[in-house]
Parts: sequence; structure tokens; C-alpha cells
Amino acid sequence: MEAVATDFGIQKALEQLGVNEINEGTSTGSNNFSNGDIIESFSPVDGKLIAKVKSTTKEDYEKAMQAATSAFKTWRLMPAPQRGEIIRQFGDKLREKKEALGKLVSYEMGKSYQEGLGEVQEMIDICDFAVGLSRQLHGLTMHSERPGHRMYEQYHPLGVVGIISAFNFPVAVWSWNTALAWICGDVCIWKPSEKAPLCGVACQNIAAEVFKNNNLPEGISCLINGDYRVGELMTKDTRVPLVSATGSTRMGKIVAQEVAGRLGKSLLELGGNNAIIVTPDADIKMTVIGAVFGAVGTCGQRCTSTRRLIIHDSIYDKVKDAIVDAYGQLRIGNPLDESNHVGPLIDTDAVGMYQNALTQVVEEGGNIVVEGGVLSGEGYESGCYVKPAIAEAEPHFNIVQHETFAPVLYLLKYSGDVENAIDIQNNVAQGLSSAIMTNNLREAERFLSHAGSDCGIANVNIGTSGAEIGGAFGGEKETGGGRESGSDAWKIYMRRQTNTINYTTELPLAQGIKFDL
Ligand code: UN1
Repeated sequence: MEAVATDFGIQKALEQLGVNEINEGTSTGSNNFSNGDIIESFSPVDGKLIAKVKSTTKEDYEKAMQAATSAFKTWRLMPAPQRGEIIRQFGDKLREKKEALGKLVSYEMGKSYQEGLGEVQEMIDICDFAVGLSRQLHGLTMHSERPGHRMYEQYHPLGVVGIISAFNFPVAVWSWNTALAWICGDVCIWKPSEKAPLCGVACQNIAAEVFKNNNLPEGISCLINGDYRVGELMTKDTRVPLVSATGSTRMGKIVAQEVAGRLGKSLLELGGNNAIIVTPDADIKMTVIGAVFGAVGTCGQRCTSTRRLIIHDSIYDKVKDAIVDAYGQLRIGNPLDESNHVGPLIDTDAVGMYQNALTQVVEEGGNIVVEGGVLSGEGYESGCYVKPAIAEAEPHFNIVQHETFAPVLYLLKYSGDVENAIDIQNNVAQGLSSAIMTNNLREAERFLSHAGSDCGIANVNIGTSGAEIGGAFGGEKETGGGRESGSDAWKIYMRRQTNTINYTTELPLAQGIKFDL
């Protein structure tokens, strides 16, 4: 094994997660479904090779599918509250491993350790949510139009759920899907991002231990590795009734078409272009905290990251100055060092896209107010550290209409009524998260009304990122329309069945039809 960074307790964390000796192969719990080409995982923190994980071949995938379908036969027969007990144990294991997993997330993906811990906390929270849900997978009862008949609906497990997740939330997004799918009686096959494969292996190890302790088949959770070609095995597979995919809109369109082509279901959580509207009645201090965390948290690589600030012209300069001032205080560096606010981008390709965005906004007539740039020198050897940048721009600029997964914030000006700001906000292809900063009740309610924000998430006096797991998470338009995590998002992981029972000796037909024999 390559010598990994021993500072910040990384080596110890890898040992605790059982992923410290992944070199020429993979460890995917006791299931080993990966015998293909090597995927190398480099840390954007220090550029070092963390591990080599094998990718999944077509033959390996078939084995995973067999393990999953056979595990489904056991798992679906277990009463849901008993499945809840297994998820409770899984949540407890996550509590035990929270620091170690948070550290691995930070080291492999580059977000701050605090945010890594926050991500594991989201996993723990969804497990708690799922345990409660295990006693609430309820359907409705209806009154039948026929005498002596009872009608109701019930929810049954779907089968094998395919999960494709992105690098930016390498563990939480899996858990939102998997905790609900498991509670619903489904089994899961997970393809994590090829940019964070070790996080996948670590999670699989934790799940495998819980299943083993309970004499349950590990096939309830299967891990496969690789790029889009491995994902395609699931999107094209009729044995996978639901594919949940998180990532870019480009990827989501391909997944949606492939899954729809075989009339399967997809749950898509794709790109965002999230804005905060700042009205004349906004609390400037709160606006700055919400906007800066939203724009630079996870180095601008959340699907909920704040990309646009739509500021009323009467307070534009004041808000701009306050935000520029806050950017001056940001510390950029090793995300495991808790004194830093901003870590690296995921890789040098992402750095290239960040640079392109800054070039393009200037070409389109924008004005840079906080200079960007790639950092070099001691501590920045990976080449992935960039300065969060701010540009004044116009809403219609091509670059402003696109999601750049990097810390580039656009300042846009509006005048007149809040409706003008809402128009600017809605006038993009994406529809994930949105926010308004105002102490004016009328403006807030207009923003939340049916003529207001068109996004899946609309917040008042909170930024665009950092949603809680209790609400349904997802967005409209090019964000894909899917909803994950809380509320009634569980329903997509089940099939609904309507049942009508006749307890008479007659067979009356519905709609008054007579069919006498
Ligand atoms: C994502 O970026 O894919 O709302 C998920 C948030 C987090 C989840 C983001 N709870 O920012």
C-alpha cells in the first residue's frame, strides 16, 4: 500500500473503516464483485494515491445481481419493523464510525472535515427517519361503490434498486436511498462515483458487518465500481425496476432515456442553479452568512450551492461590499485542518471548468469583483485549490445560465418589485433550490406562492444549501423531478397495489354494469 498521509489521523481512520490495505484489489465486504480494471483514487487534498479499487465487469455484475435477487427473497419477507431494527443497528455503527468516515470523506473528496462529519450525520439522521418509517408504510382505505366490498391500497417492495451517486456527497446520498429502500423491503446495488470509490468500500464494510451480525445475506447491499459503463448495466437491466441517479443533468438525461426506454422508473436528482434573492428588507448579516456558506461550502460543489445572488438595486452596493469583505476572510487549505473554510476542488478537470467560467463571464461582459485563481506552493501541491471568486453579471449570460461545479458566485441586480427578482430566479433551466432574504412578510409569501419560486426547495431567511433530511429533497425542470430522503419520498421505492375484496355471495360489477348469466 502506498504510504498515505499520516497527519490528521487519516491512517487511523482508514484502519477503523477496514480500507487501509486496498491496493491491487478491492474489498467490498464479503461480496467481491469487482475483478476488472483498476480505478485509482487520488486525494485532492494532497494529490496522493489513496487506493486502487477494481472495477466491475459484466460477469461480476451478473454475480451481484444474483446475490441481490436472492437476498431480496429473504429480506422482503421480514416484517418492516424488523427491517427497521437492522437499520437502527446500521445507524448505530455509523455513530461509532462517524469521525473515521467523516475523515475519509474529507480526504478522498476534499470537503472540510466539519462538512464530512455533517454528511455522516445526514446518514445517521436518515437511518433514524427510516426506523420510524418502518411502522408507517401505510396506504389508504377507500369506500367501495359496491355493497359488501372493501377497497384499500398497500405498498409492496419493488425489488432491486440501482443507485448511482456522485462524488460530492459520496456517502450521504447513498444512505438516503438505501435506508429508505431497505425499509421498504428492497435490496440495493450501488455504483458510487469513480472519483470516490474508497468511500463506497467503507460504507459497504459497515453494512456488511451489520448484515453478518444478524445472519442476513450481504446481497441486501451490493457494491459495484466503475464509470458510466458500469452504470449502464443497471440502467439497461429490466431486473432493476428503479434507478436512482444523482449527478449532472447531462448524465441524468442519458439515464432517464435508457430507463424510460424499458419503462422502468428513475429517480433523478440533477443540476441546480440556485439563487438567493436579497430584497431591500433583508438582514444583511444573515444574508452574508447564508450566501457565503452557500457559495463556498464544499468548494461550490453541492447541487444546492448558491450560484446567483439577485440583489435589489437600492442595497446592491451595501450587500456587495459586505460579501466581498467576508470573502477576504476565507481561509483556503487542507480541509482536514479545521481552521480552513474551503478545501480543494475534486480534481484538475474541475479546476479547468472553474477557470473557463471565469474567462467566459468576462468575455460576456461581466466584471470580476473578487479575483479567482489557482493556488500553488506549499500545501497546494495537488493543484486543486482555487480561490472562491465573485463576478457581477447579467442574468441572461450563457455562463450564468449554466451550473459550474465550483466556487463562482454571480451578482445580479434587480429593480422594482420582488416579482422581477422571482422572474430572474426562475428564468433558468434548473429548478433545485432557492431562497429569499427578507423581513417583509408580503415578499416572503409571494416568493412561496404558486406564482413564486419554481424550485423543489424554497427557503426564507436561510441559504440554498444544507437541507434537512426530513423534507423531500429534489427539484423541478432539469433538476429531474425526483424526490429523495424525507416526507413521502419512500413511496417511489415501492409498488402500489389496489385491492378490492368482495365478502358477499353476489358478484356485482362496478359502474352499474349488468352481466347476467
Ligand atoms: C447534493 O449536493 O447532491 O442540501 C446534496 C444540502 C445537502 C445535500 C446536498 N443536505 O446541501
